[in-house]
Amino acid sequence: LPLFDRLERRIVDGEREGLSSDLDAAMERTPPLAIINDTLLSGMKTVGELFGSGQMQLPFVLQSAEVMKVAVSHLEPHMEAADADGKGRIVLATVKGDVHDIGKNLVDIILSNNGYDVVNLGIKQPITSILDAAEGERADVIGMSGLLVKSTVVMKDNLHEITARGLAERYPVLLGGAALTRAFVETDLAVTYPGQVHYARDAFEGLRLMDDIMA
Ligand code: B1M
Repeated sequence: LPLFDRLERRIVDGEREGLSSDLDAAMERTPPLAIINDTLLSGMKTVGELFGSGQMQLPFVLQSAEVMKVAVSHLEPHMEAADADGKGRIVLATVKGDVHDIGKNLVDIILSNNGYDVVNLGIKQPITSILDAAEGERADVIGMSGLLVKSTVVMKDNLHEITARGLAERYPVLLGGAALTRAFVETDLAVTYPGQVHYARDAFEGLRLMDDIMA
């Protein structure tokens, strides 16, 4: 297979051998972010489709996810970091009950590389921990990620909790993850939240929204 097809295949097959040298070769031709966006994410998309249609079992999905993570950490040191630090601080977490973190960690990388301080709390984070961190770290924004359909309900509850604590005007909220839709966030969630709530389709929209919020 040609190099980029092979890389995509490695994600789908969960094949780690030869990954680093293929990534190094790819970086001679394309910037690391483009490799993630155009090749690796396309592999993860296929994994999602195969899993969703019952053609791939969970342990293999896990292997693909691991190879994706290894690939992203191999590429990360080669990404260009912005010089302007201190543009703002976001507390970022995958919500309670949800373990999916590849997308959230990409958001972390993109924001960190563009001058934002990111406090990445990890997965399965209850709203109490998210708010404790936001208060303790004096965050400007709260970011929540979730991929399960039930995470959309958790996010709704979390917004209620932020509101109940009188913190909605204090914290603009950025939401993302495959289970959400723009319509759900901008209508269902936004109407009951007194503060700002934004939907990011991908990490780059997340960056653009952070720039808007912090402007
Ligand atoms: Co799971 N899983 N999974 N899984 N998994 C999904 C989400 C699913 C859609 C697959 C399917 O059925 N087709 C399905 C959910 C269905 C539903 O809820 N209706 C599903 C399921 C069912 C499950 C389990 C329940 C399976 C089981 O145990 N029977 C289980 C859940 C456990 C739990 O959470 N409690 C489970 C477990 C796993 C693995 C552990 C094996 C693994 C995760 C490994 C990891 O993350 N460390 C995994 C994976 C890999 C997937 C799929 C295949 C791929 C997800 C992914 O990494 N995509 C996924 C299928 C899919 O999404 N279509 C699936 C790549 C990633 C870069 O995309 O995270 O969407 P994404 O992030 C994007 C944007 O959404 C956005 O930016 C990113 C890139 O630009 N974004 C943000 C994300 N967060 C953001 C936050 C922001 C801004 C933008 O601001 C704060």
